[in-house]
Amino acid sequence: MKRRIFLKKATVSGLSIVAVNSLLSCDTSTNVSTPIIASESKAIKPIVIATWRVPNATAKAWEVLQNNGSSLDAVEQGCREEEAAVTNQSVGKGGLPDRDGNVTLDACIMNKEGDYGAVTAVQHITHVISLARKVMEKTPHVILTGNGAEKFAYEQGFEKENLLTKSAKKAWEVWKKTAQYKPIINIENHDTIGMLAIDKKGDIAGGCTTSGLSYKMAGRVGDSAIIGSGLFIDNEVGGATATGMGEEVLKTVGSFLIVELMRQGKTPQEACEEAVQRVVKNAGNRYKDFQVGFIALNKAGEIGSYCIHEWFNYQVHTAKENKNYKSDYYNKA
Ligand code: SD4
Repeated sequence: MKRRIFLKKATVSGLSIVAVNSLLSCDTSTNVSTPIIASESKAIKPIVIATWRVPNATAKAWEVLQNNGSSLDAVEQGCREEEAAVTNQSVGKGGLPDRDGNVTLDACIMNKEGDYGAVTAVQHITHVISLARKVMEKTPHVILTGNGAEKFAYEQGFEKENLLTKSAKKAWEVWKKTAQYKPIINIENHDTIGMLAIDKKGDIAGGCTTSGLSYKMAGRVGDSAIIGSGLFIDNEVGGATATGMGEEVLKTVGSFLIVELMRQGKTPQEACEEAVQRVVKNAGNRYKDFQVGFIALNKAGEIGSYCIHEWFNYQVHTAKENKNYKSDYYNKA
């Protein structure tokens, strides 16, 4: 996968991370976002969409849907693909660590019934999306965190793994030389995968999995595992998922907002735009310093995407294509 590099500056619990918006490398082969419009009578299904350039993940999810699998199985399998890819430094094994050198993962999943399961701050399990599903299906709870989540994982037969790869460790060691105890120039790769799918029956599910912001404070949890922020599904309406600066998505409960706007009649595109505008309004001038991107899907298979700064992109798999689109964005000044 091509890497997108963001220089970041933002404030996290009194510590600064700088984000000078954009973007040292960009992929010019992407097509500018053209939302798919499905007529009421001819819904696009099945369909899979996901944040960033993740053709392998959408292909895996598509395979499940083609075999009459559920959207829930599809998003789980699709997300697992990225979790296993050590070249993706923001998801699963190979993710960049926190400032203490520990890789900690957050993930959540939602099904068509509106059930939700999540895990946060998990250190030794690659497939946290599957662990989140186990939380949803096998426990009376919705979120398990840290050691408790891992204890449950081992009971469920998950393997204990070291998620810190040599290259992630090396990147952390380089970062440590300049970034400790002062405003942090953080080189951030935004590749969290948020995935939404509609299966052949027309049911919607979603998943989101990440190692979070690299070099975050130990114990920091972002938006990706939090219902309504990193992900929200309502099978009567649609779904939405987020990537970027989790603190800002959390403050606006962005994915829930998008689904509610779609419920009120907005298209996925309009809803994503309004959610980004809400994030921007909430942040005031700080919006220049961070990226947030959303994708959304409604019951008819219409999709939308919007972000603050240029170069967020997303992957769409339909019967016609498995293609990456460049998202439209707010900061055109
Ligand atoms: C977080 N939203 O933990 C995630 C980060 C992200 O690509 O999207 N990275 O805040």
